[in-house]
Order: sequence, then C-alpha cells, then structure tokens
Amino acid sequence: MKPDLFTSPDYYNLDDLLNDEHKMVREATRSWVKKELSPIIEDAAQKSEFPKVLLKGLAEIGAFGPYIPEEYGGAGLDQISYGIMMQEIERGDSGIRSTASVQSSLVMYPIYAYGSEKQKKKYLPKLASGELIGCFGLTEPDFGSNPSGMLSNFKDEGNHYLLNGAKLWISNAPFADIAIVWAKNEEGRIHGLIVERGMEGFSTPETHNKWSLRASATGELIFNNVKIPKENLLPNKNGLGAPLGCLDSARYGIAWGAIGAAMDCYDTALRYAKERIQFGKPIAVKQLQQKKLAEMITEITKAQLLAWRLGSLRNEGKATSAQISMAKRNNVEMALKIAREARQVLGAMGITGEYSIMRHMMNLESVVTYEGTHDIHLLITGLDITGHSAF
Ligand code: TGC
Ligand code: FAD
Repeated sequence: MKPDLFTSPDYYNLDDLLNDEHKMVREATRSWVKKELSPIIEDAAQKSEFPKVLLKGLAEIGAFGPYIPEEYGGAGLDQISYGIMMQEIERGDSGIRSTASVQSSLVMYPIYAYGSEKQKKKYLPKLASGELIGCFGLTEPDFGSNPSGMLSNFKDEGNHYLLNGAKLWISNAPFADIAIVWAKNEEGRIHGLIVERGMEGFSTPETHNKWSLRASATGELIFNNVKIPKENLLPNKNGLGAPLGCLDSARYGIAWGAIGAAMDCYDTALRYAKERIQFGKPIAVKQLQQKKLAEMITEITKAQLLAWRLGSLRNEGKATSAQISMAKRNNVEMALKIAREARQVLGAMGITGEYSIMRHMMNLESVVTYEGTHDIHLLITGLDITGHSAF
C-alpha cells in the first residue's frame, strides 16, 4: 500500500467550530491512525484477519468509551470528540471503527446506562483498557430489521437463567470476552444479559468469506441451555427501547465515521488527479474529473456540518433518534457514492490494494446495512414527519 499522505479537507473552516479538546483528540487519533493503522490495514483486509495488535492502541487513545465517565475508566469526553474520534478511525478503516463503536456504544454504554453499580465497576474499567473485548447480539437469522420478533429467550430457573437461541452477524463475536445479548423472558419482554466466554453451551463460530469489513471479525453467538447467573441481567431498562437506545449512540458515531472514509477517498482521488498525466496533462484539468472532485467536497462539507450540529444537539441532550437516523443514512450514502466516484478517478489503479479506496467502498457496503439499513432509516424519517409507520 502507498504511504499514508492523508490531508484532511476542511472547506468551510469547521475547525472554527471546534474547541481545543476536540482538536487535540483529532490530532492524537489521526497520528495514531497514520502510524499504527495505515501501515498494516491493507494486509489485514487482504488476509481477512482482524489486526488484534491494534486493540492496545485503541484503548490508549481513548477509543473504548470516549464519553463514558472517567470514574469507570472512560475518557469522559463530549459527543463531538467521540464523533471526531470515529471519523479519524474510519478514515483508516470502517472495520476498526466498528470494533471501537461496538466496544463503546454497544457494550460499555448498555452496562453504563442500564447496569447495576456492581456490573459497572466489574466490567467498565476492563473494557476501557481493552483487557476485555465485548460484542452485541441483537440480530438473529430470521430477525434483522425487525428485532422485536427475536426468538432468543431465557427462563428463570430459580438460582440462574437458562438462555437459548442464536444471533448472527455479530461484530467481534469470534474473539470477544463478553457479549451483551438481547433475549426475551417468559413474558416475552426483551432484556439484556451479560454472557461470558467459557460459559457452558455458549459458542461463537466465525462467519467467513466476507467481501466487506474483511479486517473485522464477524460471527455467530449460539446459546444452548447456557446458565446465566442472575447478577448478569442488566436491571435498569428493558423492552426493545433498551437495545435501540444503544444503537442511537453507535449510529451517531457512524454518521461521523463515514465522513472519515469519504475524506480519505476524496483526498486520494484529488492527489491522484493532480499527478496522473493523460493526453499530455494532469487529469485534474479535465472538467469531468473536476465535476467528480467538486461534488465530493461539497457532499463532505454538508455531511460535516450535519454531524457537527447533531453532536452539538447530543451534547445538550436534545438530539432525537430520528435526527440520528437522518445523519447515519445521509452520511453513509454520501461516503459510498464518493468511494465509487473516487475509484473511477484512479482508473485501473483504483481497484488495487495500493490505494485505500476499494477497501473503503467494500466496507461501506456493510456500514450502509448494519445499525439499521438505508431503507429502515428512511422509514424512520418517514414515520417522524408523517406520523405513519410504514415498516
Ligand atoms: P417500535 O415500536 O417503533 O419501538 C419499540 C420501542 O423502542 C423505542 N424506540 C427507541 N428507543 C431508543 N432509541 C431508538 N432509536 C428507538 N426507536 C424506537 C420506542 O419508543 C418503543 O418504546 P416503548 O417504550 O413504547 O416500547 O419498534 P418496531 O418493532 O416498530 O421497530 C422499529 C425499528 C424498525 C425502527 C427498529 O426495530 C429498528 O431500528 N430496526 C433496525 C435494527 C437494527 O438497527 N439493528 C442493528 C443491530 S446491531 C448492529 O448492526 C451492529 S453493527 C456494529 C458495528 O460493527 O459497528
Ligand atoms: P433484512 O432485515 O432481512 O433486510 C433485507 C432487505 O429488506 C434490506 O434491504 C432492508 O432494508 C429491506 N427491508 C426490511 N424491512 C423492510 C421494510 N419494513 N420496508 C422496506 N424494506 C425493508 N447485528 C448485531 O446485532 N450486532 C452486530 O455486531 C452486527 N454486526 C454486523 C456486522 C456486519 C459486517 C454486518 C453486515 C451486519 C451486522 N449486524 C450486526 C447485522 C445488521 O444489523 C443487520 O444485517 C441489519 O440490521 C439488517 O438485517 P438483515 O441483514 O437481516 O436484513
């Protein structure tokens, strides 16, 4: 892979809207990505291996629980710093951002928001330091967009719960130490349970042959009469709103993360267009290439402003789930379109691992599907503005 020459576009001086802490977080994350992630990511993706070597660094830069309070081991940062961190990590690779998103928003957040004090003290500091890695099991083979139909269930057996069922498409499952699993009790009410690797009847087979998110490990969670200690149930929230509340936080991170992937594709295409000579001139002088590049920076700028405003609303506790859906949907589609256009600017070179564009494009095919598909987020906006559910 070519050396990482990334220069961040900031066409509307977004920097003026950031405080010193935001800029510090960005510089620290950006330089970690350049130094540690960029040099190894293409090889990991080609080999379809999750680069575990990055876990320690992710913990050190504060990417595990950026907004979780420091008393539980988190970085205690605001929502804009969290978003910027996701942007910079996804600038490197969506799969590595996935690992950070899952650990922070889908594992640490539910323990922090719905867990007992004992659970918070037991798990959060170790998750923040990367000593424990977690995963989040909501999706099932027959229930993806419609998780309320889930079949995973647990029974009260007196001194423990007995968990049965299966989850599919679970990021980090093959190596996670713990799983936050959503399952129904005997009354059909959804609860979160902390399932630990090593519990009898719990297995996590890996899903192979993905063309997307190849540097992220994906797998199943299978529960065959797993005895779950009663103290592992998250006590403070139940119902579908509990897992969906975690998704709000992860979807918000993706709205920023996708900008990172788009910025990397744009920056690569711009540099290539200035250097690549055809018909005796750089292709950057051609109107057709300028149209592609000008549209890319326009869309990136709009997405940056959307994400920044959403972050400000979240800092004030005012962002709605529907606003988050709009930003996730818009920004991922924007990134996917830019990846496709940028690939064309590079011609044949665009399909090789010498450049990051094709990897971003393939990764974004998962990002546009997970955490709620492109269609589902549109329907969430539709419901919000009309009052009618079209699911
Ligand atoms: P509905 O009746 O609308 O809602 C049920 C209850 O949930 C509440 N609620 C929310 N609460 C918090 N945040 C949200 N975003 C919420 N949306 C809804 C709602 O108020 C209600 O509460 P209550 O108290 O009245 O019971 O539920 P529905 O069954 O009609 O479904 C709605 C729908 C389709 C929007 C929802 O099911 C959905 O979002 N589906 C998409 C599923 C999804 O996103 N799965 C993601 C799995 S995890 C993942 O992909 C991780 S990838 C990680 C990575 O690698 O980065
Ligand atoms: P389906 O729900 O079967 O949808 C198929 C198609 O139908 C889609 O185009 C969808 O938009 C459309 N559709 C569905 N319902 C409607 C409707 N009402 N109206 C119109 N169109 C509709 N899940 C987890 O729980 N944890 C994870 O860590 C996780 N990681 C993932 C990692 C990867 C790499 C991938 C690819 C997925 C991951 N997922 C995870 C699962 C992801 O959240 C689901 O794939 C997603 O929610 C969609 O579910 P589905 O794939 O079953 O598609």
